[in-house]
Amino acid sequence: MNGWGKTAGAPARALQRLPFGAPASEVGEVMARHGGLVLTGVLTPDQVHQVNADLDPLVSALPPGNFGSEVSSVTSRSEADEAAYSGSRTRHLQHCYKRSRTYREGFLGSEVLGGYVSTVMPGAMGAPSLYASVVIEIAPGESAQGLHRDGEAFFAPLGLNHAGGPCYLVNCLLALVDVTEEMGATRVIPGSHLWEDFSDFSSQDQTIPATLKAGDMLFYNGKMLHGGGANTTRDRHRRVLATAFSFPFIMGEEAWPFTVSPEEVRGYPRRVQSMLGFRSKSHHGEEPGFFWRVDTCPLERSLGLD
Ligand SMILES: O=C(O)CCC(=O)C(=O)O
Ligand SMILES: [Fe+2]
Repeated sequence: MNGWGKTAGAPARALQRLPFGAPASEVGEVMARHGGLVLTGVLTPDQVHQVNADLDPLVSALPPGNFGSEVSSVTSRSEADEAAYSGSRTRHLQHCYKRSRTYREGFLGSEVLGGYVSTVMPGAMGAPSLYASVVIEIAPGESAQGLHRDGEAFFAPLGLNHAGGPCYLVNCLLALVDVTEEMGATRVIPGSHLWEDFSDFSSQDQTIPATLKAGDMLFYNGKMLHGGGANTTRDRHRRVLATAFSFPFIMGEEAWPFTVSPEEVRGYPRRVQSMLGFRSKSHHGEEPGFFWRVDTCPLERSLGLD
């Protein structure tokens, strides 16, 4: 039986679209119902152009697949899983928060985005952490990624391998080119964040493509089933910039504090300093917080960031 047989009604056959800037309550309602939506016009064409200009040389210098390492060098089960998950013709450029000032200030630092994230992840100790900031560029000939739920490694130990409990991870797939189905638009199953049984990974024929214009983003709850699509074009690369946020107690995919110095971080927006782990946190969101201190001194003060 397909997953949606376990929920009330069939899933939506198209993703809902709202303009970036729509009230957070409206975005939150759509997210609660469908698990994801498209926000249009998140970046202007000029901003998209600038972010691409910042990233182009870095992305084109990368080898495809498995974060740059050869599948033959895989040494552990987890690396083997990762190789399958990452694809053989997909380039990943991590740590994008520091690669592009336009992305950092215009996107990560955006109050509107921050409002959406805290609406769908209420109580994330006031300020969610950055979990991933990575370009995912799918080259022609890549096959579809397996359907999965982001952060599923954390479900079982936290007792969250089901629809109940909080949304602890959200993802924003920001299109840096127009993304069509043929280029590998992300495949999604709206409503699957509400299924009772998360061991059900359904099948590709139950998915719909999240097509995007450059500057739009797919915003989704990590519990919604999804996966990168196959790129069946001959020559068009599908580039999105994935930005995921999580509860701070979840270990992110990228080791932020070791990829940037406090000196560099000093010039970043406070919101970005916080999501990278350079500021103390409290469960209410105000600073200084009780958590993330050095000899009882809030981290930001001990680093001289204020
Ligand atoms: O590339 C995509 O469209 C989705 C990628 C994804 O879901 C992931 O890497 O977790
Ligand atoms: Fe994913």
